[in-house]
Amino acid sequence: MNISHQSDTEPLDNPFEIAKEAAEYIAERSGVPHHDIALVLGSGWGGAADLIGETVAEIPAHEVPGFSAPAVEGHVGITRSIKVASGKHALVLGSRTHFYEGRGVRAVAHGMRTAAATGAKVAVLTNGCGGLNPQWMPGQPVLIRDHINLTAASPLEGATFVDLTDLYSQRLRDIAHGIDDTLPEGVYAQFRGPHYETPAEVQMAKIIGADLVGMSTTLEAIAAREAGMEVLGISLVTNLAAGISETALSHEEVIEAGKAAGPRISRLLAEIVQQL
Ligand code: 8IG
Repeated sequence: MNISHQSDTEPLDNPFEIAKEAAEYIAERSGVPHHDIALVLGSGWGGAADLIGETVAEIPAHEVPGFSAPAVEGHVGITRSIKVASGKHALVLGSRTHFYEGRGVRAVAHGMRTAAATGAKVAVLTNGCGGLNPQWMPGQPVLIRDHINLTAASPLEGATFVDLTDLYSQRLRDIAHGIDDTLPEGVYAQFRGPHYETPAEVQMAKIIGADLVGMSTTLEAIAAREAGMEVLGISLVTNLAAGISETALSHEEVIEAGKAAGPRISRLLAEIVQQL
C-alpha cells in the first residue's frame, strides 16, 4: 500500500487528500478562503474563542469531512472561523480526537492536516493536564517547552523523518512571554490514557523529565510540524498529578478547575493570538 501523500493513491486512502477536502469545505462554509492560525481548545480553554475576535462562521465539527463527534464533556464541538483584530483569520478546531478513543492516529492528526490545508502557518495547541510541580496550583497556565511522547505511536506514516528539535517554537514562546513574563515553561508527557496515571507512573514521568502529564497534544504537534506549521503549546494545570497531592483525581474537579481559570486563560490566549 502506498501511503505517501505526493502520489497517485486513492483519495480516501490518503489523509492529506481528506484534509484538503475538509479545508475546501471550511472555505466554502465560512466564505474565508484561507486561514492563518489554527487553534485547538482543550479542557478549560473553550471560553477563549469568544475573545479572539469576530466569529465569521460556526460549523458543527462533525459536518466537516473526516471529523467525528467529540467524545468528552468539556470539549467544544463547533469549528469556528474568527477574524482577529490584526486582520488574520483564525480557525478554532472544535473537535479534538484523542488517541485513547481508538480511532487511530489519522483521526488524531486530521485537525492539524486540515488546518495546514486551509493555509494556517501557526498551530496553537491547548490542553488541560496534570501538574508535577507542587507549586503549580490548579488553574496555572504553563507553556510547553518540549514533550515526551509516551503513546508508542506516531501520527506519521512511512519513512517520514521529521525534525522535532524546536517543535515548540521559541519564537512563539517569546511572544507569549511578552504578554506574561511570569508564564512558566514545562515538558509535557503524553500518556495514552484514558485512565489517569498511577503515582508510580507520575514519578517515572518526573524522573524522565516531565513537568506535565496529559492525554493529547504531542501527536498533534508532530502532525502540525510535518504539515509545515509552527507550534505553540499551552497547558492548563487542572489538577496535581496522581500522588503529587493527597487527593484522588476526578473528571468533575478537572472541569471545575477549568471553569474557574477560564476567564484569565482565555484573555491570555486572546492576547497571544493578536500577536501571531
Ligand atoms: I485535565 O493528571 C487532565 N488530563 N494523563 N493525567 C493525564 N491526563 C490528564 C490529567 C492527568 N489531568
